[in-house]
Amino acid sequence: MQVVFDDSRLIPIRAKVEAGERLSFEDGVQLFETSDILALGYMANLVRERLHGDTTYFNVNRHINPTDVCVASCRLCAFGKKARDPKAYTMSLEEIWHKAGEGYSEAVTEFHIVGGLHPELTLDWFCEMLRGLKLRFPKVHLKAFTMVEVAFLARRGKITIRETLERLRDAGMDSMPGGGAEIFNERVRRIICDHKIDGNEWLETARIAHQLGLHSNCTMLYGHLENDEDRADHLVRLRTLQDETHGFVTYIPLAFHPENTPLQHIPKTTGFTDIKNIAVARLMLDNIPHIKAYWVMMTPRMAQIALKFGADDLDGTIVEERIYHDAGATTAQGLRRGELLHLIRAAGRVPVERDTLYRPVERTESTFTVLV
Ligand code: V47
Repeated sequence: MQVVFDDSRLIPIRAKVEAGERLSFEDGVQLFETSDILALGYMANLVRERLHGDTTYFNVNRHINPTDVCVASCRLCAFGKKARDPKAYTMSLEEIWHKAGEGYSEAVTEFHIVGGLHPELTLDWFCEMLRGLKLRFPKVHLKAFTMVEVAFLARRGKITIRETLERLRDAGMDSMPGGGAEIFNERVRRIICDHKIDGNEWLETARIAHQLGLHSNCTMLYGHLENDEDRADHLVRLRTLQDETHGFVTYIPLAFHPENTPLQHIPKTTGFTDIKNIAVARLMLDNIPHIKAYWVMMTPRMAQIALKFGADDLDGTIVEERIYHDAGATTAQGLRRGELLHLIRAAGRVPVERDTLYRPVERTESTFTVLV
């Protein structure tokens, strides 16, 4: 294909991409540095279509955030609150089970469950929550708890991470979302989230989860204090773990939303940065099957454009979202299944409803079947 690259420094990288060779850390830095967005798009789309053709995934899911009470005070976050804050909330188990059923009319296939690091909720309480959800919604996949929440529950319960994961898995946790990875570079991590586990602990928790047969997603938070080297390093570290475990299913780049955080002086990310993070991820993460353009975070319009820049997934219907909306997101709380189909088709792609592990889903109005 005849594509003229404005940035001639990308020509050797193009040769590697066309030959299907792995890109280096230095290549990653160069890709983040360039503003030749069309060159990035050409290369990322080549890889995306090699892997998935026109297929574009979405799911019918519901987010549940049992509590926003959090002992950490991460500067990146507008969601977590102290227990004494009058605006803080913690749902009872009955409320969680009830909330899960709201919006069930579209027959969700996944509950995405994450929350703050609550000082009093125990591992037993969370296991009961999972068991209660499984009892009421046996067909729904429970994608629950970030590596950060698992490490916190382990430390509080004075048990190992392995045992914590085993108990959550045995109570019904089917897989894990990708949050909490933020940025692995320790200097930046200490500034934006010094109360969280460090990058090595995040990776080690993911390693153990994958060893136990649990799949997970992975993320990177960009658009705060990190530089291009930090971003490339983060992706290489995820790729290295994936070579070992093959447990990551999807990578989701997450744009920092500064509103209502102590870092609100930082400008919001731009369209170029958001698209670049999708494209560079597709090029660097050659062993992670899927790249998600999370529409809540990018807006549906930008997420749709991202489908030509390396992304093959838009995430889901969500129904109710708190983490990004507390930090100033102006997108809708949820999208209907039909709206996701429209976005994908209007981008010239072929929509496929998936379950959490990317198996196609066939549905009637009120129920669904996972096709294996
Ligand atoms: O871990 C918190 C990030 C994550 C802010 O696995 C913020 O399918 C931007 O991980 N600005 C939670 N980001 C969201 C997440 C996620 C979302 C969608 C799908 C999946 C998946 C995972 O949100 C947190 C943190 O990295 N975050 N505050 C903020 N102010």
